[in-house]
Amino acid sequence: RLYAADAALAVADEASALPEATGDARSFRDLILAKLTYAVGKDPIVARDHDWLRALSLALRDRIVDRWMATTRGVYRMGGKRVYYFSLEFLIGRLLKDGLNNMGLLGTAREALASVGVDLDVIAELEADAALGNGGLGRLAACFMESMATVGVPAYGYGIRYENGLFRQNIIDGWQTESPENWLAYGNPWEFPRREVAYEIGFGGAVEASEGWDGSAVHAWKPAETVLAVAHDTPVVGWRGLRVNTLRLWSARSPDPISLDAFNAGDHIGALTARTKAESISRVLYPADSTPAGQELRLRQEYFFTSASLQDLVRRHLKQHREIRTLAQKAAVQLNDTHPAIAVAELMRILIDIHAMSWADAFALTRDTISYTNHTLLPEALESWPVPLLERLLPRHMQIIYAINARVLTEARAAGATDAMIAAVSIIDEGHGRRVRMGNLAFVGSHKVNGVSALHSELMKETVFRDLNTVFPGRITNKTNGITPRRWLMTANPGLAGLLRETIGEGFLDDAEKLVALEPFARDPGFQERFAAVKHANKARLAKTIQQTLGLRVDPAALFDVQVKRMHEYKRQLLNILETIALYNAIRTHPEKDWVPRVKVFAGKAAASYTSAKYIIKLINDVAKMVNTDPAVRNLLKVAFLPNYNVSLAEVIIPAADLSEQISTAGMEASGTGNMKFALNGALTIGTLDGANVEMRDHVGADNIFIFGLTAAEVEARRAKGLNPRANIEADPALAEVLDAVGSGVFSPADPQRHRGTVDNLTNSDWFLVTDDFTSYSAMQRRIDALWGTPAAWREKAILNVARMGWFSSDRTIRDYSDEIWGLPTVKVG
Ligand code: B1H
Repeated sequence: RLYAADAALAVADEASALPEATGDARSFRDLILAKLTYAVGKDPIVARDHDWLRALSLALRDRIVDRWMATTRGVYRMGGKRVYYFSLEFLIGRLLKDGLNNMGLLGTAREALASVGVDLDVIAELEADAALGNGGLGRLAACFMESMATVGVPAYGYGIRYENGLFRQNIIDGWQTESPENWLAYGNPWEFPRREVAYEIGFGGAVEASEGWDGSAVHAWKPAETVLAVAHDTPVVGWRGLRVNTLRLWSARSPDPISLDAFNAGDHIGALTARTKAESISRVLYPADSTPAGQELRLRQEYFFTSASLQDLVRRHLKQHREIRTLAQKAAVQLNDTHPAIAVAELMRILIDIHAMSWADAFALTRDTISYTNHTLLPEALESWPVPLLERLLPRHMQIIYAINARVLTEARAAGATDAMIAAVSIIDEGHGRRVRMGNLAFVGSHKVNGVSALHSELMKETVFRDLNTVFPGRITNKTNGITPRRWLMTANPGLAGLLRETIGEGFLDDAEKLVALEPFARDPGFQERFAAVKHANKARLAKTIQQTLGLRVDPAALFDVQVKRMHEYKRQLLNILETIALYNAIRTHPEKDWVPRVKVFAGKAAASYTSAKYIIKLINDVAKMVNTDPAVRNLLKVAFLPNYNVSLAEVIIPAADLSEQISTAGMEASGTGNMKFALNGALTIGTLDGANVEMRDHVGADNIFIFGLTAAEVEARRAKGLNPRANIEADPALAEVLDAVGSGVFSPADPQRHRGTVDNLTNSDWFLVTDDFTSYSAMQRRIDALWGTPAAWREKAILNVARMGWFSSDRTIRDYSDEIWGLPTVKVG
């Protein structure tokens, strides 16, 4: 079984649709066997699937490392600028298939493993899903890392090596419960611990001021506590394996692993307290999405990784260039939201207190080095820290923030700012018990501040940063998000990628915008058939997953209508499930009608403390229970809530979708990136004019996307005038019927009051305008049913979506950042 005839290796691998650059299955098999023997320590005869996974991963890693060293050496020799992407989240998911694909080794690995009787797809499923992020913000960072390696931007990603990533979601009797996710349980073959790369991170203590040689004040921070940040490096390989960048994640270590005094005195637990406290910093990812945690540990995490990263890049800069003054020419620091915004004060501290730079020079250099991306306008999501907390934890930084603020306010006054403008521009929020606004700190310390979609960037100028935009005109710029087509098309949907290659050639693999070559095939009946067959196969695969996880049978011929994303009121999963109930009622009332069979797929995690979101999960599951077993709906409607949504599950769900739900209250979703993944995989979008949906409509054409509901301006106007959900409910009898049913316990007979709160909230306040948009949403769903009845028309639109989504490649986004923020060249791929 093990040493199959070499002839077997010569058999072309038909399963792989992708080009092979360096494929040599025989030598790769030998490498895998060597890893299995000498690194895993297993005889092939007894090796288990996990052993093979590790051996394969290490074999691939060897190949990647060769390119990594070459890239790193090349970058050093060029002496050019590097990008440092600071992010508290990197939602990277699994790395094996993506790495194989980018290295051109997917078919080779499949063949090599097959020759020893191992199925690549089986072992690939065993890889842990690295969920070091919550949702879109963290996944964006992961897509950016891959795109930077692809387009030749020398980059380091800096973040935290959380021991426990985002919690695992269990659905028990329809309720979400959380348990810890342990992605490191089987070790992590991709990372290289760098025990020698460690920095001291201080907390607390006091600032000592003395007089410098020229009479100026010199400040020295004497922290009361120190934690060590230890580097762990993961290579990030770009498309075609041409360049490899580094993801450097910091792990917290105590400088004193044990207090021997306490231990010897018999206090065995107390002997470890300091260590436990220090190491808790990199213990667990905060699971709040779009709402900051606000606890001290979170601030410690933020400062911990920001300080370590700045120390690291300053050390690298000085080692190579000797001169701190050239920092901004050689380093671009991108802050992924405000989570690392303390970088502004920390870099100032390093420049002034350690490198003795003048205030003015230091501030100019800081501003030239740093730029900041805003990801949300939700007022409750804007980070701010109580002044007393910052003063206690980071006393020197608090001084520096005050000093920055004083100068900014002087500048603003000189520019003619009114008192109200001064209050808005100030880094200190005096209105809520004195807090430090991290968005304002990031803004004033950056040369560019960007939003993540055209609409969002415009709203930034009108809302949170209106006055800062007046004082610093031109600083705000837009960089519409993107997604990497390697993971989200090639590896997640090899069937479609293969069909595209056969149809339009390989150009799109290097440049996603070449997908436009598909346009002439949109109406071609032969192509439509093949396109539909790929979609059907993907749906059959998802149907199998649904059957296995939920025991629910769904028909792959039905319309797969999918909403997967974090559970949040503004994303309006509630709108979707209420409309599902309306459809259910309608099917029961009019069984004679020609209904389109639909499968409603939901998945997503709610923050553990987000009660109303958890009730929405329960409602979806309550509805599923009733609908899925009601003989009256004759399989015309199924509802599936898939537990534990993560990157790996997304890779199964997205290629199988017919309809993509992007239905947030307009003005509230900064961009969305799931929307792009679905459309690229040939799903049609039902959505509001929110975030990047607006630009998707512009690209795919208004005829090829289903836009409904209020615009951002209309939402604002209604809120200003006062919402009137009761009038909305009265005006739509179907909605009234749905709310009656939910509120009176039709879907929760054992606990009729269960969803009363949800219904009362909608009836009395409805901040997210669910009742305002219900009628137009519902009407649009019926238009979608009608289109589904004409497969040729549906397919044409789906194909045009694929053809026109190339612009949403994160390669394009990264080129935009490089041109307009970082001042770096990029290379053409291929
Ligand atoms: C986004 C967050 C976020 N915006 C706070 N803001 C967090 C805020 O743990 N926290 O405290 C975590 C995450 N995430 C998302 O970013 C936007 O909602 C999406 O619309 C956008 O597509 C994504 C990437 O830009």
